[in-house]
Amino acid sequence: MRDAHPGRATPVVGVWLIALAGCTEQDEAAVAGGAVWFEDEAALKGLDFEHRSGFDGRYLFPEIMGGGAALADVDGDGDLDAYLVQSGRVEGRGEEGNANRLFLNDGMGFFAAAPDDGAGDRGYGMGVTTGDYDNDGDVDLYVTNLGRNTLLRNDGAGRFSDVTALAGVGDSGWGTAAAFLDLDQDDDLDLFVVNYVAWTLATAKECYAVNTRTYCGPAAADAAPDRLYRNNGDGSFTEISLAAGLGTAFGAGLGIVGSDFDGDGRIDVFRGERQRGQPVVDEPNAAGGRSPTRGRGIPTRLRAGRPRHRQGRHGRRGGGSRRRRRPRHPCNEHGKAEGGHPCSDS
Ligand SMILES: [Ca+2]
Ligand SMILES: [Ca+2]
Ligand SMILES: [Ca+2]
Ligand SMILES: [Ca+2]
Repeated sequence: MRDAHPGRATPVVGVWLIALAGCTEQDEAAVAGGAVWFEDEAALKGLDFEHRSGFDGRYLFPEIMGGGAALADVDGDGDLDAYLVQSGRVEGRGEEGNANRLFLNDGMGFFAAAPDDGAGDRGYGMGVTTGDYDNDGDVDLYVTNLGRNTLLRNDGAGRFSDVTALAGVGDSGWGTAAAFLDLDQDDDLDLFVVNYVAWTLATAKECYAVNTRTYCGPAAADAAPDRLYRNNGDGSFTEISLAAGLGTAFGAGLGIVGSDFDGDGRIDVFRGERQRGQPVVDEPNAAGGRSPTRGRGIPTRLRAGRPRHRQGRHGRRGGGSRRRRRPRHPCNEHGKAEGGHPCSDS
C-alpha cells in the first residue's frame, strides 16, 4: 500500500512503527505470560464483511485465492479506512455478490460503509493497492481481479469513479497483486501488475488426488506475464511491459514489494510467486472413472512430507539417542587416565 504521495513509506510500515512504539511493560509481561497478541475485533468495530469464494463443488482454481485488503485514509480525515476485496462468484462479474466494500473510520476506530462511494468494484477480486496516481493529493485504488482489473479514482472525499478505460490499465489476466511505484523517477506513480496463471473457465482442467476431486495447483496452467504501465502524467498510462523486459512469465505471481534494495537510488522490485509443485492433473480412465494418482497426481502438500522425514533422521543423529556414546576418561595431573585408558580433556 502507498500513501497519497509518491516515494514515501507505506501505511503498512507506519502501522508497524506505531505498534512497536506503543508497546508497554504490561504488553511485554502479557506476551511473556503467553497471552495472545491479537484479537479479532472486526465485527465489534463494524467491519461486517465475509469473503466468499463461490465454491459450488466444481473446485474452480481461483476459489482458493483472493480476498485482499487495504488500509488507507481515502477521505483525508487523518484516520485509516478499510477497503476489503470480495471475490464472489467466478462467473459473477457485475453482480452485487462480487462487490468490494469500503468502510470509513469514524476516528475512534469504528467503521461504517459509506453510501454511494463508487468503490464497490464487482470483479472476482484478488487484491488491491493504493496510491495517488494522479498527484491530486488523495489516495486512489487499483483492484486486481480474475479478469479485468479496475482503477478507481478518488474525488478527494472518499468517493470513487472507475477510470480504468481512460487510464488504459484494464489488464484482463488473472491479476493477483499490484504496486504503485515511481520506477522512472519522474515524480508520478507507475503501476506494476502481477499476474498468476493463464486460467479460463473454458480451458480449466480437472484435478484429482487419490481419486478425489480437488483443486489444481499452478502447474496445471501456464504462468502469465506481468504488466508494467508507465504513468503519462495526464491520468493515463502506457503499457511498457515488453520494453521493460517483462515479456515472458517469471512464474505464478502472487505478491510484489518495491524499494531501493541496493541503495543505488532507483526503485527495485521483489516479486513473490507460488512454488510450482507437481501437477495434480489426472485423466479419465478407460472405464470412465478416475485413475489413482499413478505418479502424476501427487499434490505438493504430500511431497512436503519428505523433508520432515529427513529432518527426523538428522535429529536422531544430532541427539545421539541411537548412538553408543564413547566413554570419557578424564586426564589426571600426570596426563593419563585411570585404568590405563587414553585420556581426553573434554
Ligand atoms: Ca479516513
Ligand atoms: Ca489521487
Ligand atoms: Ca513515474
Ligand atoms: Ca535500486
